[in-house]
Amino acid sequence: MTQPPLTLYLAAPRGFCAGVDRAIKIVEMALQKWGAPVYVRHEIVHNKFVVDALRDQGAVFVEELDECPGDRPVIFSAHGVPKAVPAEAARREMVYVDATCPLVSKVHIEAERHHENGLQIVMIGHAGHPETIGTMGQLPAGEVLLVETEADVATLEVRDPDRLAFVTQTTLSVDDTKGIVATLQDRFPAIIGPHKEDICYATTNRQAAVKAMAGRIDAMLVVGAPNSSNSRRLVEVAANNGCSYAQLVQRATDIDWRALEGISAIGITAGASAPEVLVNEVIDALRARYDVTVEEVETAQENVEFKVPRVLREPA
Ligand code: 2E4
Ligand code: SF4
Repeated sequence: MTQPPLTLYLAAPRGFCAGVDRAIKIVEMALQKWGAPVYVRHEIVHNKFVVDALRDQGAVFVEELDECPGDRPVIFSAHGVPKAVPAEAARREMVYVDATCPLVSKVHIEAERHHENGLQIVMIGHAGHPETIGTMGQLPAGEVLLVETEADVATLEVRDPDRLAFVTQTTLSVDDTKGIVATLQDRFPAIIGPHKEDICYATTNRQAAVKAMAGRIDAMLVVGAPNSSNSRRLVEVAANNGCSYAQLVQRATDIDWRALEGISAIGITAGASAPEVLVNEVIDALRARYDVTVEEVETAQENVEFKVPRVLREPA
């Protein structure tokens, strides 16, 4: 039986970013240095496949520091942690390693600098997301106000409209954030902030690649986890830019084949926390049903690398 033809547009860049790469390496190095178990506070990155692989090597994943024994090392996830977390680890004289992405740490530092200058901060982010909790937790309660939407800006109650700054989560939708920043600037003309926002290079590039292909595909599959903010944004970007069906899949078994009936062009990408093996698994599943021609849609080249500490040290 001949298989129906399918053009598969493969987004580039896709998948692991420099911050994810570094965070995973930190856990692997910690396991090498200290042996199992090494504790990790929160999923090191939001991907079950990554977490399961590290668990198999002896990592123990917990949500809070008080679930960790005092005599084993603990690693903080790539999303960052409130200041109180390393402070408590130090108080308990624990060995800890911070795997927060340097681009998230940069936002923490930005927020602190604004605070030192006497400004109240507005954070654009998603409530309850660990990165938002971590960034807001750099400063005392009430010093960082959260907005999620343009509508939130209208009801915001600030201390002094002339002494405000804004920061953002690194994984937001570039387009939605533009609107929220414009609304903030409209209501608070004196607000200061980064040149555009704090969305990182990897988020920006992955969204741009999806935008470039969205108009020519019948369906988009984004490899990533349901709790992965950046992956979920890729699904939205596809849907908002002319792709009539976009689905988040953790792996090939999640594909809804019924929904794909009759398609002739599909787009594939992967969130910053999704390993390439899972992308290949999805492509192989498509190859089993279609006569697939792969075309890469490359909108940027990435060469960002973050140094992994050569030796993991116990904090003094
Ligand atoms: C830290 C910051 O933030 P998100 O939910 O997208 O995290 P995920 O683990 O899926 O991706 C890696 C990451 C980590 C992104 N930004
Ligand atoms: Fe860092 Fe961006 Fe990757 Fe998040 S998506 S870990 S901010 S490089």
